[in-house]
Amino acid sequence: MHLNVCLCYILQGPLVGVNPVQIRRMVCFRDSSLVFLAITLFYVSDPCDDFRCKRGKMCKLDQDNKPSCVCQESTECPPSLNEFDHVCGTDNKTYSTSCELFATKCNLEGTKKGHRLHLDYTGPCKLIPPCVDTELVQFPLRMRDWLKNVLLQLYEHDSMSAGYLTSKQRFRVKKIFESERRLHAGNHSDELLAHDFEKNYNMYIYPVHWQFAQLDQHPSDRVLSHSELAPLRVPLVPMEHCTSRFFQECDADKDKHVSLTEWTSCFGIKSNDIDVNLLF
Ligand SMILES: *[C@@H]1O[C@H](CO)[C@@H](O)[C@H](O)[C@H]1NC(C)=O
Ligand SMILES: *[C@@H]1O[C@H](CO)[C@@H](O)[C@H](O)[C@H]1NC(C)=O
Ligand SMILES: [Ca+2]
Ligand SMILES: [Ca+2]
Repeated sequence: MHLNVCLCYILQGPLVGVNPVQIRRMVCFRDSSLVFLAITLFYVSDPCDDFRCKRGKMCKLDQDNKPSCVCQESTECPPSLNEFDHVCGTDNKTYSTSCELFATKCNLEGTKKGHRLHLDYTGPCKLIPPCVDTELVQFPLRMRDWLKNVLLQLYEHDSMSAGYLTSKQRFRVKKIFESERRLHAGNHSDELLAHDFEKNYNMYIYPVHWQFAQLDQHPSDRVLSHSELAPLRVPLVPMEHCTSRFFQECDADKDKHVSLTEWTSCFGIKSNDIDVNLLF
């Protein structure tokens, strides 16, 4: 990794956050002596550089210098900087960092306990009150509003420094952004949110599709697995106690995956308005 980044620095100036695969591709467009240099450096660099391991595992070289993934020891995890690094496991135990949770899970591999252990939510474990039916109905009101506001914020950021949204996405959000009728971000009552959903229903169709596409990437198969939902669920659970129940019930046919149809219907989008083109 260091060698590749270094080389990149020489050729193109500093490139922060670019992965080695991209770097190699860029290097290949350069003049032939530099290409040669790049390839040489790539082969002498650490075989673990480009080797991906899932969370809880790390790359180690075996006797033949071949990279492989082995369980990380939780003592090797970087220490937590503050309470925001703490996570609560599905065993209702607080772990200092998510690294520690996944290392623990990996070291329990093959056991029932290890199989059941997942990251439940961010922050230390706390008492999460049960979600009652009336609250469950209110949850999508806030969630839809929030999704719309996230997109509008990305749109506003984009006008200062482009790169958050693609041009297609910008075009769709622009229509919402420029609408005079839209409800501006704020701490609105559930009544107002419900009223706005009726009045400005069309503004919510795209944000609901957009969030689905954001999550459906591992793989992009039009269904969300438990782990694809995690980036949304995990930070939300401590703030919105209906999150877990909402996503559980969203999976109407109980096949452990949330399909696009299930997802949109959970958010009150009519089946006629489901449009796979909005996912791109
Ligand atoms: C989980 O742990 C928290 C904090 O220790 C506790 O308040 C809560 O009651 C526990 N929840 C369950 C379901 O046991
Ligand atoms: C939002 O409004 C509700 C009442 O409608 C109030 O109880 C709550 O404290 C407010 N939250 C914030 C963050 O202002
Ligand atoms: Ca998927
Ligand atoms: Ca399902």
